[in-house]
Amino acid sequence: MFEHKKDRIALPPANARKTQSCCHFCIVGCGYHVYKWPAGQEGGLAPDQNALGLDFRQQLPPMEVTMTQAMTNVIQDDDGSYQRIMIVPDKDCKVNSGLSSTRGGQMASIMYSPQTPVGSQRVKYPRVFAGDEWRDTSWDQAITLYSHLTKLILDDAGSGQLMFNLFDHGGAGGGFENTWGTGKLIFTGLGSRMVRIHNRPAYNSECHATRDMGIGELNNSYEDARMADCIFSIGANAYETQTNYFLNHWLPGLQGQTADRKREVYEDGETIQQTKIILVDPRRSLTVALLEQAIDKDNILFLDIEPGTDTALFNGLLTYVVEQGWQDEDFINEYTTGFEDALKANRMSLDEASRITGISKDKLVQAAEWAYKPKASGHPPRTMHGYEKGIIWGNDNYRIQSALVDLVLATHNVGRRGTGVVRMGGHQEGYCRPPYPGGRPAPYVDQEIIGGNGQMLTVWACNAFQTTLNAEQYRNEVLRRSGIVKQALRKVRGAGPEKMAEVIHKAVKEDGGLFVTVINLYPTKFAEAAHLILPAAHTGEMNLTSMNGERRLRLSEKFMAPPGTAKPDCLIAADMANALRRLYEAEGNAEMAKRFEGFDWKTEEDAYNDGFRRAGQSGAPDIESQGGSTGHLATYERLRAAGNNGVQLPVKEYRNGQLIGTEMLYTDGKFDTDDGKAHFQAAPWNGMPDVVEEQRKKYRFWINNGRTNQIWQTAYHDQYVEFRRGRYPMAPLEINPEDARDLGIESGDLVELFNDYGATTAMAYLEPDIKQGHVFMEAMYFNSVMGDLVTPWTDRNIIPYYKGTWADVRRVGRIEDYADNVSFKRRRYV
Ligand SMILES: Nc1nc2c(c(=O)[nH]1)N[C@H]1C(S)=C(S)[C@@H](COP(=O)(O)OP(=O)(O)OC[C@H]3O[C@@H](n4cnc5c(=O)[nH]c(N)nc54)[C@H](O)[C@@H]3O)O[C@H]1N2
Ligand SMILES: Nc1nc2c(c(=O)[nH]1)N[C@H]1C(S)=C(S)[C@@H](COP(=O)(O)OP(=O)(O)OC[C@H]3O[C@@H](n4cnc5c(=O)[nH]c(N)nc54)[C@H](O)[C@@H]3O)O[C@H]1N2
Ligand code: SF4
Ligand SMILES: [Mo]
Repeated sequence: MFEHKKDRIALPPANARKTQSCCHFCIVGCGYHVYKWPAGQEGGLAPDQNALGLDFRQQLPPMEVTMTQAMTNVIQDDDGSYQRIMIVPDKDCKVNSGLSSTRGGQMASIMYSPQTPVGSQRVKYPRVFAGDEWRDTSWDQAITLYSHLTKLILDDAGSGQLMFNLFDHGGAGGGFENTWGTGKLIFTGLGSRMVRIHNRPAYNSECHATRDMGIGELNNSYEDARMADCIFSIGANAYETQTNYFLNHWLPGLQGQTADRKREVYEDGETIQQTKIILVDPRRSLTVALLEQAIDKDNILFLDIEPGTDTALFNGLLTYVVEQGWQDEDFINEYTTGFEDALKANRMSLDEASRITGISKDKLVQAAEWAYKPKASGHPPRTMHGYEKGIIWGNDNYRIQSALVDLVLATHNVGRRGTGVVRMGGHQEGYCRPPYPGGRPAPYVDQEIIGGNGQMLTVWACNAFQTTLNAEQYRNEVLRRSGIVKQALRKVRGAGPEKMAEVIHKAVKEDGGLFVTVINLYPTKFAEAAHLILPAAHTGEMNLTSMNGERRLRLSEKFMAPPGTAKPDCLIAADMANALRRLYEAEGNAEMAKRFEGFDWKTEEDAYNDGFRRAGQSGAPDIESQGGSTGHLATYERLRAAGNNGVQLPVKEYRNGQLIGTEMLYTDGKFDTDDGKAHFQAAPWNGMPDVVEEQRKKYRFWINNGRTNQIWQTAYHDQYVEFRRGRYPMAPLEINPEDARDLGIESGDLVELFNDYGATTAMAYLEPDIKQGHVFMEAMYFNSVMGDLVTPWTDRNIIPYYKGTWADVRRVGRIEDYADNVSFKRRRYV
């Protein structure tokens, strides 16, 4: 209809509608502005003729604005009219200061448009599997089927048969509205504890250890990286995965541009020095490679650790620091418990730490001096510790984090500006749910399903077929069991949803079947197992609140209609709850009906007010929320006024028309424990888990895996975007050239990876920075699932070791069309 302009970018006219949004991809939550106007119009070049207020008649200064084709699109509104949208980064947002990334910069392109390839893939109406084909259906029919079957199972077998794969985050496929809506349905209403989180096979925390020790994992501000003497980055590849946090807040200090700010914050007489950085990663990541170009070589220390040995590193450092007397005795005595015991348990000489981690003793000493040796002025250095999936999905999550936080506590690197021990983060956060009805450890839900347990599985805004551990076995079992229901459905004709529910109930109860519902934007790989698909709306198609890695709460405003009859997840949950309430009311079961009360929401704002604002207050201690006791102050209206800078949680007060937030936690020395003190925890080095060790002994390559700048997660949008899929037709696998030569592998070859748990394929990229015996594979890709190789081993809290498995690699062959059309230029600076 309206051509997307290819030769130039259509400017928003001066009267274009302007709203705020934060990027819904990663934790950083960069601020963007959305412009929207009728597709037939175009703004002019003069500053008063376009909504950006810029003078395009002459060359703009460098970096004045970032604007690309990918930041624009033509969409169709509910009334059928065509509208242009432009989504550009916000210069006044403190998070990104006008920077975009290759992911956030394409937001406009992935919004629903009937005329783009990605748009045409969206699920527009509920779909029900009729035995041999998918049929679009009404919400009424779909929810009737879902609620009838749920009730049959709940009444007959109990909530333990209702399984869920459930997001727990902010951003798209999340948000305070949606975590609340789903949590209220599943925990309060259904009372199920058989829930796994989107990225792990049980209902648990990525940070049990640090929380047990009294320290929440997002305890500083992005600005603290600018004020640090030293940044200690552990198992995180910030340039590719938290891009604008890295570019906008790490680089300035590392390049010596933040002395003024340090002077404001530091104590009188305290030495001001350029920020240094220590990076711990078995692989020379792109972050390391970039930093070696961008900053003074004397300020970067790269510790290329043996995989899975981080606990030994922290214990070696702790022991050495105390030998040198660099610990903060006053802080330890007044604000912590358990120091002596932990020190004894964790004790490890630098020689031994060096032997285990493969890092030379010189480098260990250097790291200790940078991070913990008192400065010339006698003040302890301010060291910020940022960690992410290299240790969260590492060799014993609980043990590694305990060892890290012990080191941090001993040196008082929390609660002071310029310090912190923080997750770098994945998605934005947006957690607000009634308490989980199960204990700890929570059930290992994947194994329950593999073992034949569970009659119904609802997969909400996630896709474990591509992202779980032991994925091949999991997929096979889910597909097999869902096939039993499909067989039964083939025999049903002329039946309404009530009758269908009865047939399904028999198949799941008596024949070992599993009924699968997928709630998503797209028909994902998991939908191959589904019987019901419910179409969701995402950021931009609904109002959504979430907070970023420095607890900055923002409202992303709705600016367009979702496709077809798609709905916000919280309202889908409400539909389910209301249907169940009516069913119980109809049979006079007031007690059960009551459990599904309180879902009379018309909009997502109602869900937000019911959850984050009302239930999140301290008056309701049974609620887990990041809102705290003052969450009610943060109304949609006030958040709209707060713009892309929002407010950092917890909110302190609302004063003079502004929400006042909190920049740093624990500045008062009070920690989140019963006695208010931070608790050291014993964390002796414990070697490799046996299950993993077995694969290591049998197979040649360590299959390191993780993320790549251009690809977001399972590539749920990216697989339909030519620019992305064209670049990576299959998951890239970096392999050392010597190893490749030995196996007859060249760049562009397809290779098979296999071990005792499964097999998958990838495309080889020869890369000298990958050590021999290691490879690095894009995890979670849509056509090559690394998780097939991951062992089912977990730590005591059911946290996986995704980063730790071994496999063999074999050349399969070559698809010339793939190989000819992609670039094999090295991605690292040399
Ligand atoms: N081997 C290995 N495995 C890993 C990891 C690893 O490092 N290595 N990392 C783990 C980590 S950290 C993560 S986060 C997981 C990711 O695992 P998943 O959460 O399973 O993957 P995503 O692609 O983020 O899934 C999001 C899904 O939600 C859909 N979606 C998007 N927006 C919405 C919405 O608003 N509503 C609804 N209903 N659906 C929506 C998308 O289409 C997509 O299918 O993978 C984990 N698995
Ligand atoms: N471009 C992009 N950005 C993203 C995402 C995305 O899909 N694409 N996803 C988002 C999400 S949900 C998440 S959770 C984050 C993840 O963000 P990160 O954790 O930064 O990303 P990963 O690539 O999973 O892993 C980081 C590093 O861990 C290293 N590593 C592996 N084993 C070990 C080990 O034993 N010890 C140490 N110290 N390091 C090890 C790997 O070499 C890798 O460089 O990224 C977020 N940002
Ligand atoms: S850094 Fe993260 S939040 Fe910012 S634009 Fe990129 S993907 Fe979006
Ligand atoms: Mo994640």
